[in-house]
Amino acid sequence: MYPLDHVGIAVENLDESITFYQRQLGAQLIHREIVASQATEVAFIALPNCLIELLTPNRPESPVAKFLAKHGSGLHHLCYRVPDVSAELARQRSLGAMLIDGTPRKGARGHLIAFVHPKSMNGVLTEFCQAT
Ligand code: CMX
Repeated sequence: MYPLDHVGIAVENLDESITFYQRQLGAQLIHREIVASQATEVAFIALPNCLIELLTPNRPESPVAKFLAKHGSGLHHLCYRVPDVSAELARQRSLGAMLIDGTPRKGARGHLIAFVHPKSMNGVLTEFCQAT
C-alpha cells in the first residue's frame, strides 16, 4: 500500500478556504500555484502526516468546474505517492482499472501525476503522483 500524499477538496473560493483551514484547524499554507494542465488553481495545506489540496477552477472547462456545479464543495480525490507512476498505471490497467490518463503528465509541484476513474475505484477519483 502506498502513502497518502494528499486529499483533494474542491472549493468555490480559494482565498476564503485557505483562511478557513488556517483559522479552523490551525493549518499552514505551504504552496500555491496555477496548474495549467488541469485548469485549476491549487493550494496545499500541511497536516503532520498528509497534505490537503484545495482546488478551484481557473477556466470554465476545468473538470473541477463541472464537479462543483454538480456536487458543490467537498471531497474531490485521493492521491497516493508512488515511486513510478508509469509502472503504477500499467499495474492498474492490468487489473482492469479505467485510466483517465494513459500516460503521466505534469501536475502541481512539478510532480508526475495520473488519474484513475472513480467508477474503477469504489467511487473515489484516484490520483497517483511521483516526485521528480
Ligand atoms: N469523485 C467521485 N465521482 C466523480 C467525481 C469525483 N471527483 N467526478 C465525477 N464523478 C462521477 C460523477 O458523479 C458521475 O457519476 P454518475 O454517472 O453516477 O452520475 C460520473 O463520475 C461522471 O461524471 P461527470 O460529472 O459526467 O464528469 P465527466 O465524466 O465529464 O468527468 C472525470 C469526470 C473524473 C473523468 C473528470 O473529472 C476527470 O477527468 N478528472 C481528472 C482530472 C481532474 O479532476 N483534475 C482536477 C484536479 C487537478 C489537480 O489536482 O491539480
